[in-house]
Amino acid sequence: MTVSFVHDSPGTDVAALKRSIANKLVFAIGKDPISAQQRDWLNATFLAVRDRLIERWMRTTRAQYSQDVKRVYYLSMEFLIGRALTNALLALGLYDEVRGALDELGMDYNELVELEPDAALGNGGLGRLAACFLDSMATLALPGYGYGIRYDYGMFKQRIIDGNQVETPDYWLAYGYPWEFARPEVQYLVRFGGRLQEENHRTRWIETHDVFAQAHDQIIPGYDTTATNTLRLWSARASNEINLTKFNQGDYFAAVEDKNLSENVSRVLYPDDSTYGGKELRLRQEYFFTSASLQDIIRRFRQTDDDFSKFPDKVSIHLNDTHPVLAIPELMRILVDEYEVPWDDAWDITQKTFSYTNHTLMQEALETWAVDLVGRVLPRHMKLIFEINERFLDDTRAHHKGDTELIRRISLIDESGERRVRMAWLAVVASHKINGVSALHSELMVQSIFKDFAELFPGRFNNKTNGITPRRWLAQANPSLSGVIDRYIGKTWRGNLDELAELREHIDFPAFTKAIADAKFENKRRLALHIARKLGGVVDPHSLFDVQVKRIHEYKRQLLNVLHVITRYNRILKHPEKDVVPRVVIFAGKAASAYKMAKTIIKLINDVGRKINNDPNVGDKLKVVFIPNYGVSLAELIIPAADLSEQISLAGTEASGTGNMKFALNGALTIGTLDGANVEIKEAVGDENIFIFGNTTPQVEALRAQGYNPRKYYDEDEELREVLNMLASGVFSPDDPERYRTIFDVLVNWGDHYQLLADYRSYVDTQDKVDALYRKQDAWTRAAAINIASMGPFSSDRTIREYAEDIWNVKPVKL
Ligand code: B1H
Repeated sequence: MTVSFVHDSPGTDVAALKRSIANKLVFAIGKDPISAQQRDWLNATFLAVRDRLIERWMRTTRAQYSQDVKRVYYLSMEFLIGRALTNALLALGLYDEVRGALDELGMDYNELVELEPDAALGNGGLGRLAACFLDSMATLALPGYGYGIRYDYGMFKQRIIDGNQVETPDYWLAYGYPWEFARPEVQYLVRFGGRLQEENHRTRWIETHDVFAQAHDQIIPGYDTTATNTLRLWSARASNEINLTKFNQGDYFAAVEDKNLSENVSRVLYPDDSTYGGKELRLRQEYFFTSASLQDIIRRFRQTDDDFSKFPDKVSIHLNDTHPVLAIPELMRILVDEYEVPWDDAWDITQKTFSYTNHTLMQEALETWAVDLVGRVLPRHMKLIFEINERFLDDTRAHHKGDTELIRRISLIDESGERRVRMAWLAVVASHKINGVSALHSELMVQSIFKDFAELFPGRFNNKTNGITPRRWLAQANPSLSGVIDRYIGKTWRGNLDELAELREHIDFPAFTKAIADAKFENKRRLALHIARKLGGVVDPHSLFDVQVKRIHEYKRQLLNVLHVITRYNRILKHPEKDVVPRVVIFAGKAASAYKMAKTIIKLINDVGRKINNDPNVGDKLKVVFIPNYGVSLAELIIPAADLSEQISLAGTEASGTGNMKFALNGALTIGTLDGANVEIKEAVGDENIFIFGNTTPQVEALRAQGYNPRKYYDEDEELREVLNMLASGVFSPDDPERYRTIFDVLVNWGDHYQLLADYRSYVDTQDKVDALYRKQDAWTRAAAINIASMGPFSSDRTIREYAEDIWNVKPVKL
């Protein structure tokens, strides 16, 4: 039965928007304009804008159904979305109109947007990649769904007190989040614990402790298209509101406490980036959202099909790292236990459905779960994993008779100590496609961690170099530069970033390069103002802005940057007469709360900053700034203001990096190692327009193989020795001279895994080349312009097109 009804299609001119916003304020928020706060106006604006997306959203969903398209489901523990309002307005083409409407209502748009909380449901690159991918899938009209967890608390907020990182909770939902739709009617039971019961060849999983997963939907607008997708996030709801037995025994508190415990599963994001914690609650989170997502996917499939052999023609499930890998045994469980699909058919369906992205080769980041723990929390899944393993190993043995070493290495169960499940192995065995995230990383991946598997399944491995969305990272973050680009090549680069190459024609025209330089200066002023307001420090926007913003991690080598800063400081003190290029060295980034060394590095940056910034012999020649609470919104402010982008990880350790792409797109020059996507950026911009230094991956490996000996560099390089001695003797920590003794020991005496001293000389000399080019402002700006013009390939639209064609086999929906 179809019911026909009419609804009001909301208007899109200033008058209509103004009226809508006012109506929302009064009727949805319930506030009298007389007493409404800015936040009320912001929420009213949100609701008015959301209204303008809903018809498109419904049309897109209907088109997907009527065209019976294949859908792709992107499963990720993290979606680092950031703010939604400006993004939505640019997508809708209503930016000026809404600004105008708010203006007429006496509200300042710039002030309002600052009140929107970042949806910070992710740590760093991996989570932000997922967000860029959502943007690109919608923009390309691909039927793509995101599935994840609606954490009550996102990435912690970082404050710097006395130079130390202090974490505070990020309760981002405090004022409501009008961008989402709660779907209390969409909920699935997710089971934990219990035991197994065998019953005429069927396994029953009984006596479980259950929790409901409730859906919350966010609209993901495509840019310049009516295509609009969905991000569905799961929130935990207790299965029995309160424990009635305890309640009846009169223990009201215990009764409610149970409810709180089971709802803990979606409480908080684990703040570990590129490291693995192994906490039981994390395992529960992983199963919680994959189970709910799979139930939802299967329900949607069964609306149109009942033959599971067609499942892989309709459904592609992508695993963003190993965090959602439990989706594999979960699909097997549903097919085998609930629908009685024979094992071999179920396995065939599973393999054709799943694909997996690896994001790191670092040993400490690879997930393994103790067999005991998995067996206790998910007994049925543990049994299924054993069976998958047995069949896989039997198969392999048949072709590699007698190679017990191979079997030991590829087993899904690591038996070397306490038995553990190797999640990455499970992902590889169960997926038809496995990709790395840059050319170098994908190459190293099949030579190192997945070597055996690459020989067993050569066709499965491939590369998909990461990308970033030009909508947020250029159009939204950098209106001044976007305006310049628009004047020269028009506006369509937002949907087709390759068009930036047309800028090359203008590179020899001074009017063009001057406009680029002016835009940069404006952004530097904007950042300098933020620094003055928030930190009280004065920085001169005529200085070179040298920026390293990213998670604090030893492999990213913020310490190497600090060694250079101290080197500069010493040179300034020794040669006060010398004319130097003034620099502001800017750091930002969070340290995982349990990562001691990373926290010490933050303290060191702040200590070094305090000493240098207060030294009258230095003045404006050098400033060091640590900007607290790095996140998506701060990145939008900082990156457009950078002259120099620090991408200095040890070669072979940064899988891709995506900050590197954001900086180059915003006209910063890169100083970097041949690591991750830096390699491809260098190829795109040309050797003359990037500063490459340091050992290559083979050189790093050779040094390690021969036994890395940092003492040698300390003994032979006087400038370096002086810097290290200053750290060790407490020059930057007079209140606690021993504070940086460990750093000295790690770098000099304990065989530093990240080989900082080996790259020091080359880094410092390359920084001199940076200064030399910066003195020639025209040459510098020209190189910056070439960087901008070369960034077409780093659009996440390109990345997503490749995933859609090579891995997912999904096509755009016709609208
Ligand atoms: C990346 C992670 C990561 N790689 C474990 N691995 C996590 C691992 O919560 N955890 O347990 C969270 C995150 N993140 C990053 O992915 C890489 O380091 C970057 O080089 C890469 O650009 C990014 C996106 O591919």
